[in-house]
Amino acid sequence: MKCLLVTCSLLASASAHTIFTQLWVNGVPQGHTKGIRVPTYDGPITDVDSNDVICNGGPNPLRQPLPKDIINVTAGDKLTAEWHHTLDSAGTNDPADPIDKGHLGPVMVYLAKVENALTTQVTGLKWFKIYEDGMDSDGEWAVTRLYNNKGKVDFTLPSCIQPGQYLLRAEIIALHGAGNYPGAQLYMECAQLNVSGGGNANPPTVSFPGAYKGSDPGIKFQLYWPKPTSYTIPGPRPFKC
Ligand SMILES: *[C@@H]1O[C@H](CO)[C@@H](O)[C@H](O)[C@H]1NC(C)=O
Ligand SMILES: *[C@@H]1O[C@H](CO)[C@@H](O)[C@H](O)[C@H]1NC(C)=O
Ligand SMILES: [Cu+2]
Repeated sequence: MKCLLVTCSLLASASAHTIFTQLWVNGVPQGHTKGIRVPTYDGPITDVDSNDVICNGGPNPLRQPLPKDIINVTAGDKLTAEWHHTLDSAGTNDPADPIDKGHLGPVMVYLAKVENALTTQVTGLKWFKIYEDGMDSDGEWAVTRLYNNKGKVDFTLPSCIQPGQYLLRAEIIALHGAGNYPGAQLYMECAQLNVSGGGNANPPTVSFPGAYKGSDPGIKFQLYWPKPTSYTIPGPRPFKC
């Protein structure tokens, strides 16, 4: 759809949300929802100060029981996060799968080291970003690339991170309603990882909530008019070894 005015965001499909439903490791799919804390509803989180921005929940209750699988990966692996409109929309003709085309915005991935990836305690974790994609100089958004790639986003697990268990937080921010705060729609799920190999890096970390503020230029953002020429992705820049 064409959007010249901010009000058109209200006409865009209001419920064409999205869920991170599968992790791929070096091109191998690990199984639908395997090792990922998926919600029972695909709605967004809009309060960046809420604990629900950590690994979802709240208005989108997590499916119970939580997954018992911990996905084995090796530092340096090529990972892929696969997103879908709902838990059941993969492979259907749903035009809003993997996400509504108008839900433009950035895609990010964070990691937090944990004692046990099955932990239900997600507050107080220390997160570092390992991937981000925003808007390129042609005005094309990460979400458009994700849509065109059938919901898949590739990224690399840094080769120098410490071995052990992690939560991997994959996130999309849809900006069609972000002109005022709250308005940006944050979509995120956490996958449970066991990392072998690696090194002894100590990346700088941020907290969730805390990493974003409602006033961040990447959270309060006018998507439509005047047409944006740049976009500042919220949070820290990705850690590089
Ligand atoms: C991960 O590797 C461990 C040790 O080899 C194995 O016991 C476990 O089943 C693997 N986990 C999965 C989800 O495949
Ligand atoms: C994590 O990986 C290590 C190394 O392969 C393995 O010994 C351990 O059993 C794994 N733990 C889990 C929970 O899969
Ligand atoms: Cu939506």
